[in-house]
Amino acid sequence: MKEIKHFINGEYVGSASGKLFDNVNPVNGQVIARIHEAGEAEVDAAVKAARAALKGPWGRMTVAERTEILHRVADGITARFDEFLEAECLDTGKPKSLASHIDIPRGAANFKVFADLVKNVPTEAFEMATPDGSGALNYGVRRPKGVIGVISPWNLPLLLMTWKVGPALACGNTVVVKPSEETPTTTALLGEVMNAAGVPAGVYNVVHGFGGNSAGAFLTAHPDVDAITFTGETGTGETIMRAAAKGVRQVSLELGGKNAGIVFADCDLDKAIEGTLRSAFANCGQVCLGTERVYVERPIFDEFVARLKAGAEALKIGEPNDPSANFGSLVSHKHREKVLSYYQKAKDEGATVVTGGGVPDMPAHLAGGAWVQPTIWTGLPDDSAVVTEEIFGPCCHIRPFDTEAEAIELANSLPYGLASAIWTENASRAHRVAGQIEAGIVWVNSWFLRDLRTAFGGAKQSGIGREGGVHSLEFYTELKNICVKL
Ligand code: NAD
Ligand code: 6OD
Repeated sequence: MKEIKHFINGEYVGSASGKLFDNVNPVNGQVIARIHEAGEAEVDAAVKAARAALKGPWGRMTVAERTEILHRVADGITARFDEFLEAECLDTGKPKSLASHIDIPRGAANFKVFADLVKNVPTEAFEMATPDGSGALNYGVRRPKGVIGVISPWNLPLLLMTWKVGPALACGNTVVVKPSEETPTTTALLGEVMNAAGVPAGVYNVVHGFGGNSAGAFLTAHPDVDAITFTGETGTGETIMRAAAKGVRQVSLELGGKNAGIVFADCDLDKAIEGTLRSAFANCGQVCLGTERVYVERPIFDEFVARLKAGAEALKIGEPNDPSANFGSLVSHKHREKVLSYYQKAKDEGATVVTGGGVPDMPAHLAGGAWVQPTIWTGLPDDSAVVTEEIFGPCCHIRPFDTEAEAIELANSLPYGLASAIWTENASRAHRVAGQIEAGIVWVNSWFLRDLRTAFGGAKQSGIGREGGVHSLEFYTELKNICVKL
């Protein structure tokens, strides 16, 4: 059986404890590999390697040299596209038709875009007067923050891990990555690409394991990690923030959401239906930016519900290799239990099940998979668990509204504030409503349209800080002011 090892100081190494756990293919429940679980010793070795690498050739390279190497990393991912695709889909159960368009290309782009960005960002300079008349010149220089702990989730494993590692390395840091225990493979494979691209040993390190009382907690508690960047649940974010308080380390937290879609009667309904189908059901609903609450203006409510139902029922459920499939399995049986518990709660809370609500019939060879049906509800009260809690599954609740003010109030009614999608052809309304939505990201007549130069992050309990573009540079560098008396 294949083993997935840690990647420390440029080499794949197993755990001294000999502790391993299963890597399961969610489409059929079969064990596909055994993963080494890091103890404190492996985490410490990885952090030491990362610290040492800061003082090695990596720390002495010019930005142009680093950029060239990171372009080679991106090209290395592209050259091994099919291997990354296969590995990502085996770990997650997502269709290849999706991962080949989103996950793997973004894995490469995250290195190229941030390497180029760092090369082109100027720093500030200020001349000042001094009492003796000679004057002084202040100028800023950006230095890497040091060793960055990267903790990533399972829903877009390569995309979300490289979204942190790309800018961190572009800024000259070194990293220790702890991928999700559910989806370690592409993070492990990236070590081979790093070596082939000429990334010096110790710059990119990977430790595998779980969160609490395992690799995740050991990494966030390690005193020699300078900053932590995390994507995952809000509760885990709180735990990580507490760990980072020791030693006053900076955190960047991209957390949960319960995002609202607002569909006005003056929208282009074809576009709103197509966009909401994607935002509710893409990646089996396992996208932090996904829409689980849809508010539709009353005159078009019935038509919208009927058409979204037809769209959901037309989704083709299947395994990753099925070229016609556009809807895969959930990531794990554990997550399926959570999602199905909400499907049950919706019934208990009195929802009208418009479509779905259960488990699809699958052929015998896929019967052991973590499948659920795309699901739509109406009729739930605003304070029900299904409407207020993040499910992270392929489901949404649709509720009518009568006024713009009511829609805004409903969208803003929860403690989350990650993303929102507004559907209207009225440009004034689009700007007016977008400005009032309490979220880090608002899309108008689109969803998950990404330009990596833009700020990305959540308001309220959906996160702290912004990454993307110069905001990533803010987090991954220390800005030092040098004041020279002339
Ligand atoms: P999770 O919080 O359970 O786990 C994320 C990572 O944290 C995993 O690697 C896990 O092992 C690790 N971890 C867990 N407990 C830890 C601890 N005590 N100390 C250190 N590390 C720990 O999240 P998940 O279930 O993997 O991912 C789904 C969640 O992620 C959803 O809530 C989703 O909204 C959120 N998410 C947010 C964004 C965003 O950009 N805001 C993006 C993707 C996913
Ligand atoms: O596109 C990105 O950069 C990003 N961080 C997406 C997050 C998706 C959440 O599931």
